[in-house]
Amino acid sequence: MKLWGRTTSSNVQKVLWVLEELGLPYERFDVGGAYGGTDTPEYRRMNPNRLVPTLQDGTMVLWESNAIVRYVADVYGRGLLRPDDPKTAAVADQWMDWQQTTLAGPMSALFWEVHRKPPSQRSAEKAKEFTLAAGKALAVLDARLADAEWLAGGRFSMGDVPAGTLLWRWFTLEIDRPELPNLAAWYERLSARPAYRRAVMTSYEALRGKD
Ligand SMILES: N[C@@H](CCC(=O)N[C@@H](CS)C(=O)NCC(=O)O)C(=O)O
Repeated sequence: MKLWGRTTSSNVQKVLWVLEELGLPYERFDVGGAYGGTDTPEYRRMNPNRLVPTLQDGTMVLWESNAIVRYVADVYGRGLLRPDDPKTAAVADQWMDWQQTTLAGPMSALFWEVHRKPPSQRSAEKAKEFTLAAGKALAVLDARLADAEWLAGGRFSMGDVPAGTLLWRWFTLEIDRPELPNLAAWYERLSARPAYRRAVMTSYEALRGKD
Protein backbone atom coordinates (compact mmCIF):
# COMPACT_ATOMS: atom_id res chain seq x y z
CA MET A 1 0.00 0.00 0.00
CA LYS A 2 1.00 3.61 -0.45
CA LEU A 3 0.06 6.35 1.99
CA TRP A 4 0.37 10.07 1.27
CA GLY A 5 0.45 12.36 4.29
CA ARG A 6 2.71 14.04 6.83
CA THR A 7 2.95 12.22 10.17
CA THR A 8 2.00 15.40 12.07
CA SER A 9 -1.61 15.17 10.83
CA SER A 10 -3.98 13.41 13.20
CA ASN A 11 -5.95 12.13 10.21
CA VAL A 12 -2.81 10.56 8.77
CA GLN A 13 -1.97 9.14 12.22
CA LYS A 14 -5.27 7.22 12.25
CA VAL A 15 -4.28 5.40 9.06
CA LEU A 16 -0.71 4.83 10.20
CA TRP A 17 -2.03 3.38 13.44
CA VAL A 18 -4.23 0.75 11.76
CA LEU A 19 -1.51 -0.21 9.28
CA GLU A 20 0.92 -0.62 12.19
CA GLU A 21 -1.68 -2.42 14.30
CA LEU A 22 -2.09 -5.04 11.54
CA GLY A 23 1.60 -5.17 10.63
CA LEU A 24 0.84 -4.36 6.98
CA PRO A 25 3.68 -3.28 4.70
CA TYR A 26 3.32 0.24 3.29
CA GLU A 27 5.27 3.09 1.81
CA ARG A 28 4.55 6.61 3.08
CA PHE A 29 5.19 9.91 1.34
CA ASP A 30 5.50 13.26 3.12
CA VAL A 31 2.77 15.46 1.67
CA GLY A 32 0.78 18.37 3.12
CA GLY A 33 1.65 21.20 5.49
CA ALA A 34 5.21 22.48 5.00
CA TYR A 35 5.88 19.65 2.54
CA GLY A 36 3.20 20.86 0.08
CA GLY A 37 2.48 18.53 -2.82
CA THR A 38 -1.30 18.39 -2.43
CA ASP A 39 -1.99 20.82 -5.24
CA THR A 40 -0.30 19.00 -8.10
CA PRO A 41 -2.47 17.60 -10.92
CA GLU A 42 -1.34 14.05 -9.97
CA TYR A 43 -2.35 14.48 -6.34
CA ARG A 44 -5.63 16.21 -7.22
CA ARG A 45 -6.53 13.28 -9.45
CA MET A 46 -6.19 10.99 -6.43
CA ASN A 47 -7.71 13.35 -3.89
CA PRO A 48 -9.81 16.25 -5.23
CA ASN A 49 -9.97 17.76 -1.72
CA ARG A 50 -6.19 18.37 -1.77
CA LEU A 51 -5.95 17.12 1.79
CA VAL A 52 -4.15 14.26 3.53
CA PRO A 53 -4.36 11.31 3.96
CA THR A 54 -4.75 9.41 0.69
CA LEU A 55 -4.26 5.65 0.53
CA GLN A 56 -3.60 3.50 -2.51
CA ASP A 57 -4.08 -0.24 -2.33
CA GLY A 58 -3.54 -1.79 -5.76
CA THR A 59 -6.05 -0.11 -8.06
CA MET A 60 -8.02 1.29 -5.13
CA VAL A 61 -7.47 4.95 -4.16
CA LEU A 62 -9.25 6.29 -1.11
CA TRP A 63 -9.40 9.50 0.90
CA GLU A 64 -11.25 10.53 4.11
CA SER A 65 -9.35 9.11 7.04
CA ASN A 66 -12.25 7.28 8.69
CA ALA A 67 -13.30 5.70 5.39
CA ILE A 68 -9.70 4.51 4.99
CA VAL A 69 -9.67 3.07 8.53
CA ARG A 70 -12.94 1.22 7.78
CA TYR A 71 -11.56 -0.10 4.48
CA VAL A 72 -8.32 -1.38 6.03
CA ALA A 73 -10.27 -2.92 8.93
CA ASP A 74 -12.73 -4.59 6.54
CA VAL A 75 -10.20 -6.01 4.10
CA TYR A 76 -7.29 -6.83 6.42
CA GLY A 77 -8.57 -6.65 9.98
CA ARG A 78 -11.77 -8.69 10.21
CA GLY A 79 -12.32 -9.91 13.72
CA LEU A 80 -9.47 -7.73 14.94
CA LEU A 81 -10.22 -4.14 13.98
CA ARG A 82 -13.56 -4.84 12.34
CA PRO A 83 -15.79 -6.68 14.83
CA ASP A 84 -17.41 -9.83 13.38
CA ASP A 85 -20.73 -9.15 15.06
CA PRO A 86 -22.67 -6.52 13.02
CA LYS A 87 -24.10 -4.91 16.14
CA THR A 88 -20.67 -4.44 17.69
CA ALA A 89 -19.39 -3.16 14.32
CA ALA A 90 -22.26 -0.64 14.22
CA VAL A 91 -21.26 0.68 17.64
CA ALA A 92 -17.65 1.02 16.45
CA ASP A 93 -18.96 2.92 13.42
CA GLN A 94 -21.02 5.18 15.64
CA TRP A 95 -17.96 6.32 17.62
CA MET A 96 -16.01 6.86 14.41
CA ASP A 97 -18.73 9.17 13.06
CA TRP A 98 -18.95 10.90 16.44
CA GLN A 99 -15.26 11.73 16.27
CA GLN A 100 -15.68 13.45 12.89
CA THR A 101 -18.91 15.26 13.68
CA THR A 102 -18.53 16.17 17.35
CA LEU A 103 -14.97 15.85 18.63
CA ALA A 104 -12.77 16.88 15.70
CA GLY A 105 -13.99 20.51 15.56
CA PRO A 106 -13.29 21.57 19.16
CA MET A 107 -10.09 19.51 19.33
CA SER A 108 -8.75 21.12 16.18
CA ALA A 109 -9.61 24.64 17.42
CA LEU A 110 -7.80 23.88 20.68
CA PHE A 111 -4.73 22.40 18.99
CA TRP A 112 -4.34 25.42 16.72
CA GLU A 113 -4.82 27.87 19.56
CA VAL A 114 -2.30 26.39 21.97
CA HIS A 115 0.16 24.72 19.63
CA ARG A 116 0.10 25.60 15.96
CA LYS A 117 -0.31 29.38 16.21
CA PRO A 118 2.84 31.40 16.82
CA PRO A 119 3.04 32.08 20.60
CA SER A 120 2.55 35.84 20.11
CA GLN A 121 -0.87 35.23 18.54
CA ARG A 122 -2.23 32.82 21.15
CA SER A 123 -5.03 33.87 23.48
CA ALA A 124 -5.38 32.40 26.98
CA GLU A 125 -9.09 33.20 26.89
CA LYS A 126 -9.64 31.31 23.66
CA ALA A 127 -7.53 28.40 24.91
CA LYS A 128 -9.83 28.22 27.94
CA GLU A 129 -12.95 28.38 25.78
CA PHE A 130 -11.72 25.64 23.43
CA THR A 131 -10.54 23.45 26.33
CA LEU A 132 -14.03 23.71 27.79
CA ALA A 133 -15.67 22.79 24.46
CA ALA A 134 -13.34 19.82 23.87
CA GLY A 135 -13.76 18.74 27.52
CA LYS A 136 -17.54 18.79 27.10
CA ALA A 137 -17.31 16.45 24.10
CA LEU A 138 -14.77 14.22 25.86
CA ALA A 139 -17.11 13.91 28.86
CA VAL A 140 -19.39 11.92 26.53
CA LEU A 141 -16.53 9.48 25.92
CA ASP A 142 -15.75 9.38 29.62
CA ALA A 143 -19.34 8.34 30.37
CA ARG A 144 -19.21 5.61 27.70
CA LEU A 145 -15.94 4.33 29.12
CA ALA A 146 -17.52 3.95 32.55
CA ASP A 147 -19.37 0.89 31.15
CA ALA A 148 -16.88 -0.53 28.65
CA GLU A 149 -13.11 -0.88 28.34
CA TRP A 150 -13.18 -0.02 24.64
CA LEU A 151 -15.61 2.09 22.65
CA ALA A 152 -17.32 -0.82 20.87
CA GLY A 153 -17.39 -2.95 24.05
CA GLY A 154 -15.02 -5.52 25.48
CA ARG A 155 -12.34 -5.45 22.76
CA PHE A 156 -10.17 -2.91 20.99
CA SER A 157 -11.54 -2.14 17.50
CA MET A 158 -11.57 0.41 14.68
CA GLY A 159 -14.08 2.31 16.83
CA ASP A 160 -11.25 3.35 19.16
CA VAL A 161 -9.02 4.70 16.42
CA PRO A 162 -10.36 8.15 15.42
CA ALA A 163 -11.09 9.47 18.92
CA GLY A 164 -8.09 7.63 20.40
CA THR A 165 -5.78 9.41 17.97
CA LEU A 166 -6.83 12.80 19.34
CA LEU A 167 -6.25 11.77 22.95
CA TRP A 168 -2.48 12.08 22.77
CA ARG A 169 -2.91 15.77 21.99
CA TRP A 170 -5.47 16.20 24.75
CA PHE A 171 -3.19 14.65 27.37
CA THR A 172 0.03 16.34 26.30
CA LEU A 173 -1.02 19.90 25.44
CA GLU A 174 -0.35 22.45 28.16
CA ILE A 175 -3.96 23.04 29.17
CA ASP A 176 -6.02 22.89 32.31
CA ARG A 177 -7.79 19.58 31.73
CA PRO A 178 -11.00 18.64 33.55
CA GLU A 179 -10.89 15.36 35.52
CA LEU A 180 -12.11 12.54 33.27
CA PRO A 181 -10.90 9.36 34.98
CA ASN A 182 -12.36 6.80 32.56
CA LEU A 183 -10.88 8.68 29.65
CA ALA A 184 -7.48 8.76 31.38
CA ALA A 185 -7.65 4.99 31.97
CA TRP A 186 -8.53 4.42 28.28
CA TYR A 187 -5.59 6.61 27.23
CA GLU A 188 -3.34 4.43 29.40
CA ARG A 189 -4.65 1.32 27.67
CA LEU A 190 -4.07 2.91 24.27
CA SER A 191 -0.56 4.00 25.24
CA ALA A 192 0.30 0.39 26.07
CA ARG A 193 -0.20 -0.53 22.39
CA PRO A 194 3.09 -0.39 20.47
CA ALA A 195 1.27 0.58 17.24
CA TYR A 196 -0.32 3.58 18.99
CA ARG A 197 3.03 4.67 20.35
CA ARG A 198 4.66 4.39 16.93
CA ALA A 199 1.92 6.09 14.94
CA VAL A 200 0.42 8.65 17.29
CA MET A 201 2.74 9.51 20.18
CA THR A 202 5.21 11.47 18.10
CA SER A 203 7.13 14.28 19.75
CA TYR A 204 6.06 17.91 19.70
CA GLU A 205 9.54 18.80 18.53
CA ALA A 206 8.81 16.80 15.39
CA LEU A 207 5.39 18.43 15.13
CA ARG A 208 6.87 21.92 15.47
CA GLY A 209 9.44 21.39 12.76
CA LYS A 210 7.04 20.34 10.06
CA ASP A 211 3.69 21.93 10.88
N1 LIG B 1 -12.16 14.76 6.78
C1 LIG B 1 -10.80 14.63 6.25
C2 LIG B 1 -10.00 15.79 6.74
C3 LIG B 1 -8.60 15.81 6.16
C4 LIG B 1 -7.81 17.02 6.63
O1 LIG B 1 -8.38 18.03 7.05
N2 LIG B 1 -6.48 16.90 6.56
C5 LIG B 1 -5.64 17.99 6.97
C6 LIG B 1 -4.56 17.49 7.95
S1 LIG B 1 -5.25 16.84 9.44
C7 LIG B 1 -4.94 18.56 5.75
O2 LIG B 1 -4.78 17.91 4.74
N3 LIG B 1 -4.49 19.82 5.87
C8 LIG B 1 -3.77 20.48 4.81
C9 LIG B 1 -2.34 20.05 4.71
O3 LIG B 1 -1.84 19.27 5.54
O4 LIG B 1 -1.69 20.53 3.77
C10 LIG B 1 -10.22 13.31 6.73
O5 LIG B 1 -10.64 12.84 7.79
O6 LIG B 1 -9.36 12.72 6.03
